[in-house]
Order: sequence, then structure tokens, then C-alpha cells
Amino acid sequence: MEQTYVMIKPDGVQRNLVGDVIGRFEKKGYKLVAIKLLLLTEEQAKEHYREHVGKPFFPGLLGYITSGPVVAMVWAGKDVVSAARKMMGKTNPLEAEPGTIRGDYGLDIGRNVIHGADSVESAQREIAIYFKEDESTSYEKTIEEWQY
Ligand code: RTP
Ligand code: MG
Repeated sequence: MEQTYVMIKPDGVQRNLVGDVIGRFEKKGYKLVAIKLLLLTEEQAKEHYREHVGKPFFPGLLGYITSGPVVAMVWAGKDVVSAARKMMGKTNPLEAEPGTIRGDYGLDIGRNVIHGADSVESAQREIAIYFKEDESTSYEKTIEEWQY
């Protein structure tokens, strides 16, 4: 089954949105296969956002993403990479539709609560930054008989 990397950013943790975000993914029907709370090192942050190195917003992005703990997660399920991006909404919360995580909870592009990998390849690359192979758990959920 497809997997994606989702991360609740430091503002999401500080604003007590962890339970809500996890609840949305659970209720949609995705399966949590790895999770941890961690403070990103500058190296991890630079590797994570390497496509943005050199852009005007990069220094601010780096400072923000390393400013407090994040919740790193791997979620699995049908088309989870693109579905997670839809659930998050557009990058700028003011353009994100109500009903999406950023649309419901964000105000500023630089404080947009959540990250989700933008492709299957990005997801694999990002999962490898944050999790060792033995930190993902493979298990059966009987509810899947009702989902697929
Ligand atoms: P993310 O990677 O964090 O999930 O966000 P995204 O794919 O929706 O957006 P991306 O283009 O990858 O940008 C990464 C993060 O950089 C900040 N940003 N600021 N013009 C700006 O000031 C600007 N553009 C991007 C955002 O916090 C965005 O989430
Ligand atoms: Mg991105």
C-alpha cells in the first residue's frame, strides 16, 4: 500500500492541533505505521527542504521548522500521497479551502501547520530522513475489510 510522510510543524504542536490532525487521518481511513516527536536538526531541515535552498524564504523556513518539536508520521493507504495533500489544502492558508487542515487552522504561509510529501518519490526520500526501517510497523487492521 502507498505510504506518505506527514509532519505536524512546530506551530501545530504549540497550538494543540496534534490530536485533531491525527484524528482526520484516522477517520479518513489511513493507517498509521510510524510516529515520533522530535526537534529537527539544521541538517535534517536542510535535507528535508533541499529543493528550496537559496530561495528568499529559506532562512525563515529553516528557523521556523527547527523552532520547536514536530510530529513526524508515516501514513499508509490508497492514494495517500495525493489525498494527504488535499486534506492539507494549499500552501498559503488564506488560499486553502475551508475543510482542509490549513484552510481551517492557518493564517500565514510561513505558519501553515502541516507538511505532506508532494510525490511518492518525495515520500520515500523524506521517510528515510526521519525513520529507520525498524521504526515502521507492519500490522493488520480488520477494519480494512470494510474499506477496500
Ligand atoms: P510543505 O513542503 O511544507 O508541505 O509545503 P508545500 O509543499 O505546500 O509548499 P512548498 O512550496 O514546498 O514550500 C515549503 C514551505 O515553505 C514556506 N513557503 N514560504 N513565498 C513564501 O513566503 C513561501 N513559500 C513557501 C511554506 O511554509 C511552505 O510550507
Ligand atoms: Mg513542499
